[in-house]
Amino acid sequence: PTLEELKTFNAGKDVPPETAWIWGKDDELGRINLLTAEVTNAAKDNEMMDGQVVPLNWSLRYPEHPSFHRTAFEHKIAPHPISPCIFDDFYDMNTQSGSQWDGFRHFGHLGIQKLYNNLDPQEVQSGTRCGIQAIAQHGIATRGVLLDHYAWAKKHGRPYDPFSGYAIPVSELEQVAKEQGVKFQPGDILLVRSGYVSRYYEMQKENPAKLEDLAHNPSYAGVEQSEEMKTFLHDNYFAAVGGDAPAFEAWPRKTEWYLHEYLLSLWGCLIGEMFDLEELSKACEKRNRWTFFFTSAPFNTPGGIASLANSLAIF
Ligand code: UVW
Repeated sequence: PTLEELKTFNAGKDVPPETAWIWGKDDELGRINLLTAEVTNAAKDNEMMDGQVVPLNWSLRYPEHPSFHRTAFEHKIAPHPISPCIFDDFYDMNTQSGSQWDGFRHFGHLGIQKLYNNLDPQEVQSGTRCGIQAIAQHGIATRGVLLDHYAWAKKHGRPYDPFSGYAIPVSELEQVAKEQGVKFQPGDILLVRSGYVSRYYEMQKENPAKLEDLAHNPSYAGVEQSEEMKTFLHDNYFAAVGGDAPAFEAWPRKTEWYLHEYLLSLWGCLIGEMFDLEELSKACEKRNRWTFFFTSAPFNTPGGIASLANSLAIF
């Protein structure tokens, strides 16, 4: 159903009108259900061209100062008990602090106080329903689409600061898609490059203190919170959406609601954050082609909230 049709579908039910819990009451995959063997096979046939692999995981050292008061990644190395020439290592990390998927146990609808598919917040602390393990056990392999909004804005003499909170409207995403020659298909992974990672590197040189300040006062470009954006993100039936920015949606938000509420809890659509899209941007530009085969193998953590995406783009 479209977002508009959901309003009729949900009439009289005790859920917001745009709720899309349409895959059955036991469903834990949401839009990942779109990724059938046929969809994966078609993506392989149509997108794999020359074999270049572009990994999309950003260094786990970044961001050095995570937003929203999250603790930074820590990496310890210890010698193995058998010999000082054998090593183990340990991570201490918030799964929100890298190139990651927000899973369905991350963010609920704040009005009805439910997460995806009617999951109670209390259940998040106990069971495993709708945990990231469900996505891990399915896997993600489909067509990816990059909308290189940051490059497009520069090219058209309209550069913006990715740390400015610039809200990217649907009209601009559609112009980027048109100029790149992209037509969306159900089951695509949508990636929007808003320039965060590129600006992060510049800021490391220009003014590193600003990066620490931003972690306390987050401000990032991202997709706009608007009715048009909801329709665009919903009705294109992307299997998941993501980008290089820390929240995918523009921050600070300018609406009462978050897109997180719609994407994760009402529609079952994973959100990818802080993907490193820098090499991908170059690889797409070089080929004049902004679609590719996309894979992701999240952690198989029972009840997990989020996961490193471990994504690859393959041309
Ligand atoms: C928000 O808090 C909106 O973003 P994140 O996914 O980083 O929690």
